[in-house]
Amino acid sequence: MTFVKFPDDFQWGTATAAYQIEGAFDEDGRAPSIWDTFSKTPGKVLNGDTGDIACDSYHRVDDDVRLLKELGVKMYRFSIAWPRVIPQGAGEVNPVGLDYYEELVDKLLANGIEPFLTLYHWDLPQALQDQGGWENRATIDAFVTYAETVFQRLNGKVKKWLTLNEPWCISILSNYIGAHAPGKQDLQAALDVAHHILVAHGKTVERFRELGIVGEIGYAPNTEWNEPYSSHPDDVRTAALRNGAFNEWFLSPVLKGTYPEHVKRWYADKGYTVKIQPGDMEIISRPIDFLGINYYTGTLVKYNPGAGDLYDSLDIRSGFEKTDFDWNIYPEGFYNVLTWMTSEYGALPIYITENGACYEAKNVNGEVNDANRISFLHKHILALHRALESGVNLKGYMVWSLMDNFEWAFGYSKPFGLIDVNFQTLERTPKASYYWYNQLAVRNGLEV
Ligand code: IFM
Repeated sequence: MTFVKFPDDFQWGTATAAYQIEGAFDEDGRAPSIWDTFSKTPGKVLNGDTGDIACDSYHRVDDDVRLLKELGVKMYRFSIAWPRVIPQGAGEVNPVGLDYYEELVDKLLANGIEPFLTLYHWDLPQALQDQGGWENRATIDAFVTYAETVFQRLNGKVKKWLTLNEPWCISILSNYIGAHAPGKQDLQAALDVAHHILVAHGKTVERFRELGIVGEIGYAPNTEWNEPYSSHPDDVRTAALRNGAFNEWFLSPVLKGTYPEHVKRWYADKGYTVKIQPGDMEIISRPIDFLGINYYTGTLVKYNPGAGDLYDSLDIRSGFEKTDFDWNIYPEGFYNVLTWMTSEYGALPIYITENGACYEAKNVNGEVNDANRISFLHKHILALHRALESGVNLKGYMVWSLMDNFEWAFGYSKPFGLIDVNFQTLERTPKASYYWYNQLAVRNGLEV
């Protein structure tokens, strides 16, 4: 057996998001977000589940911080619910909402855990959606004001900031595919949203610098790896298009100040445009300090002459093993994404802000044996180590997720946690993967 060791300053952590864990949907001044509306719309979320109670972390912060401490991690990524802080999206600030997050941050710091804060993990205040949401450019300024409010309150305590989580999901999945809130099915709307959230990101980075906030700021795009099925030029071009639309569309504007031409052309041929206003690309590409990368899966892509559409008609073939979410297990894709990003954009520091797997495992008298999750994490962490050795500037890794939670359109049916949550009693039970990850974090490496 060989021990694969990570650099001494490498950090291990876990991640969650507000709507997925907090509950307390109508307490202490919180107003509805688009996810409250969406989850309460019949047919949108499996079994009619909502985040009303979720893991009840709002009331169980002490338990959750203790579990983090015992896990031995040094970072915890969480998100702020905008509708707790500025319930109507713009205008009056709710200090009680801010108190909640400041207390969480204080508790993390007291336990030696670095807070890694995401400003936007999808819970747009419904009041803003009523005025057009992210399709309306006015939401950009509302976001910057919200971000500034959070910066001012937590400056000096939080040192790692993320503007957006998964811009592909905020735009395409939510406004074109329609599977997430607000559930639109309009590709032009999705491209407008994609552009506006990137401008909001850039303006927030700019504001962060102007205010002299202590610490570092980045964002967290989701990535996937599409490998051509064969070396046939059609397969190569199709895989490149899919990588372009999924990865480059959300990376190149920020890191190069341009949208990828081949994808832009593909959209333009279909009649879709990016509505760029003067100065937008300069704002979007304000330098960031680090990249947060989320990676789960990838696939082999085969050109399908009959396919009319980039997102749902490509002939995607694989023989991959799958998680219980039906996602391909593709650790090599993780390595490929990371090394590709480094060669394409340079060696910016990278934190893996999400990686993990959905597996169901029964709680049998307080024991949850999720050996398949351990195997998934093991393979991906080895791929990560190889990426480090290949020169990728990796600084840390966060498992999605600390605990089972509200998995968006799939409600409570898709557990990703290191900790099992009984959604009737809200009792938490660490799984086998929790103890495995504890050993990894403590020893800063793993055996192969
Ligand atoms: O649960 C989500 C998370 O909110 C964003 N990234 C992917 C996870 C698993 O689907």
